[in-house]
Amino acid sequence: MAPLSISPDHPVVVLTGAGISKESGLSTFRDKDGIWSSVRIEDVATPEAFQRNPDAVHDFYNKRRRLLTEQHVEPNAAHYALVKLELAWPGGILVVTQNVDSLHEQAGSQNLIHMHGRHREARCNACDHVVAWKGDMSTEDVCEGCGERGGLRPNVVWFGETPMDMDLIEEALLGCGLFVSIGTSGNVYPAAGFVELVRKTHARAVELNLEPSQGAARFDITRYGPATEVVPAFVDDLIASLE
Ligand code: BV8
Repeated sequence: MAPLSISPDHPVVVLTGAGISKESGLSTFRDKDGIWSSVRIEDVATPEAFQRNPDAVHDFYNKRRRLLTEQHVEPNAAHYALVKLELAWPGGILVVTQNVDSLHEQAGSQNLIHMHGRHREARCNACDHVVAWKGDMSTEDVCEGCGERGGLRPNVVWFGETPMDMDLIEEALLGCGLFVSIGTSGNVYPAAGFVELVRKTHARAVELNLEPSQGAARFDITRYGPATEVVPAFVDDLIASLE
């Protein structure tokens, strides 16, 4: 395995996808038993789908949100390893997650961006007011900001919508010393293009995944296996390189 010659003064940016939550019991999207194997993106994860059939979209997100509560979904060793790195790395770490679950914050990650939004928040289509939302959502719900009924939607980024905090993310990618991509298939842009941005700098790029992603060839270092094994091991190697 190539030595990790990374300056501890430079920040680390970590991108995570559904694979990091798999061993906590949540489905991924594109694995054979994944979410997109039983429902079409066009029917539940675009603004047009919400316009056309809001009840079907609410049902899709209500079912996934309920899972988080009913199955007592907890962070796993990979989430906790990233918290350990955040506490140990002198240059700091930013976790950019594509996931809408709250497992990174439950594990204790502080410096975190949900680029595709959060399951447990609702946003009003009429006034953009955002509120925490734990239970089911429907077209009967009223926005506490503007009083409008029927305009509340999950505060997530659908296909065709602009991901959140892209300026912050791009700035972090261009200024980091190490980019680590964990548990993502590299299918969804702009997240799948982050490694391309990093390759324009002197930063190292590492892929930690169950299997090679679509963008595997763009990474300097790749380690494959379950996130709860490869992520803690990689974090321990990084911290050992500080000594
Ligand atoms: C946008 C919502 C414009 C919430 C999601 C080129 C450039 C720009 C855009 C596009 C482009 N080409 C196409 C587009 C449009 C589109 C897109 O990418 N389409 C794809 C299908 C081709 N992109 C968009 O519309 C985006 N918006 O582009 O706006 C723009 C562009 C730039 C700057 C400003 C504006 C919006 C995309 C967001 C869509 N919303 N989620 C929700 O319902 O959850 S995306 C959805 O996919 C989730 O967020 C998910 O996280 C994400 C990515 O999937 P992965 O996380 O990678 O999950 P997947 O199942 O695919 O892979 C899991 C991986 O884990 C696998 O590799 C597996 O091997 C691994 N794994 C499994 N088990 C384990 C494991 N690894 C480790 N351990 C394990 N145990």
